[in-house]
Amino acid sequence: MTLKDDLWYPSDCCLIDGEWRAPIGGARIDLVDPSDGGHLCQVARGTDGDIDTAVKAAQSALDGEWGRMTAVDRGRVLTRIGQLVLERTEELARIETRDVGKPLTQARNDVIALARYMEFYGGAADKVHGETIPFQDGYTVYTLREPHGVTGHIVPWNYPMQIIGRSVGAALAMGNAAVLKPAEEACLTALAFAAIALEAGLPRGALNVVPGLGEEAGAALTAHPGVHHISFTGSVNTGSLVQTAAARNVIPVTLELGGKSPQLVFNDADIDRALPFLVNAGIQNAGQTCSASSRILVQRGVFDEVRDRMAEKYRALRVGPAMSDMDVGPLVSSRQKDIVNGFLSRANDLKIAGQARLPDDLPQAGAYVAPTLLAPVDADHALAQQEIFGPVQVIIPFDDEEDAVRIANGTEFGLVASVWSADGGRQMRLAKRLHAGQVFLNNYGAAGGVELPFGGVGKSGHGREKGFEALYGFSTVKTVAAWHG
Ligand code: TXE
Repeated sequence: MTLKDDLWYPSDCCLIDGEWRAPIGGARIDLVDPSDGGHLCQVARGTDGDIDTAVKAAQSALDGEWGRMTAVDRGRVLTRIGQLVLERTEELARIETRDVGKPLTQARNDVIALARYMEFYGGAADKVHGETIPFQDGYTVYTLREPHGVTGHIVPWNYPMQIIGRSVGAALAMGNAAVLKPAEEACLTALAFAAIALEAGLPRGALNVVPGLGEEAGAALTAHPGVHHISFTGSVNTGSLVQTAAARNVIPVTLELGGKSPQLVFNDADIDRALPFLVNAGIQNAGQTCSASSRILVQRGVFDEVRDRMAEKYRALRVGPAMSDMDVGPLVSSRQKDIVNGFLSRANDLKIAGQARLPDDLPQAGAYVAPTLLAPVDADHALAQQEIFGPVQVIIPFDDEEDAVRIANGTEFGLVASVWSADGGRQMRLAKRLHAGQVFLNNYGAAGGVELPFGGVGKSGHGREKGFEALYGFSTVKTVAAWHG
């Protein structure tokens, strides 16, 4: 089955105001299959004119049917979108697999997560309430939770469906109208999602999708004066540009900028249980995960055991084209492969503890990097400090709890951390002391939980997505004070 058989919507268009429209400038972007370097299809290269039309369509939706819809009805539409997403699980998974090189099973999990976000936010749409506030005699005071208005969503290529689910889902639940700019490498499931939303009855203009380049469509969206909130997931540098543009229009931003997330393994840890989490959190989606655990901190008493057992798992990893559904597929693009190889070229002074073998028959033009485990690595080494965004993990030894906290908190990032230890007191102490938006005790990631607030501290960003918390971020509070004597 070719990709064309799965594309039931016009994938080289923008979706604006409920209509499929060719980009105003007529330009297209060629998509490449990262598994073999072959040409996939073309998508629209939207520019500022398309963004402007999309923002105006979103505003019209707010002034029209979408803006008048009750919270219950918004919730029903979102829930219906979730059902239709699930019905198309296989098509969506195959599209994503070809587009971004994600092994099929992992792409299926992303579809299921997208459906789950729609169910969660569909159910939550009518459950975010204002308050009444006891005040001076003669007054009644209450608050209203209102949408920001038009929300801009700039989404990266690593988990397009999950990130669209958590950000667009929460924004729509609160009654905002969205303009979505997917990553240039990964537009196809964003467009598919919008097609499904229309089919489910989402009113025109409530969700608009403009594919395009970051510096063109992305920059135009962040600078547009008709946008009232921006949600961005991506690199620190681009996040900083997005926040600067938002500051010019004095609008709020939510930034999720990745990390260098540590797992802390103490001498008393249940290593049998920890082992699959230690490795999977580094190689899932070929390490291109914002919450990837790229640093494994191990207490000296179990260092050799953890290193050797992780190395054994690395040697057993199967790497192959995404459609063959191995443990690890290619990276998203040859550009990303060059970034990761650039890091590995700075690892000459480090010891490779374990490495997966790349099969001889892999397509030459595929974006493959051999999953690599480096140990021991100094906590200050560039590969222990910077986000690599590929299937590379480093193991760092530590002496005691104090040393572990110092190393864990010793980067610019703070997205996720985990603690593996049988000592309950230590678990509680470290949950407080670790700089991270999420801390996991004797697990890592809690299977992605859509209900769990997610976001970072430091250069991992600010604001929270997922869970109920996201609904507060995608809304604003109005206070009403009535004097009645
Ligand atoms: O990111 P960018 P890139 C990190 C990861 C990776 C590195 C580079 O370390 O190696 O970033 O990836 C849009 N105005 N993460 O270059 O540039 C762009 O079109 C507005 C971590 O792909 O941040 C895309 O939609 N938007 C991360 C999105 O920003 C702009 C996920 C992300 O692209 C723009 C991805 C501009 N001027 C990369 N320039 C995570 N947190 O999970 C680009 N974009």
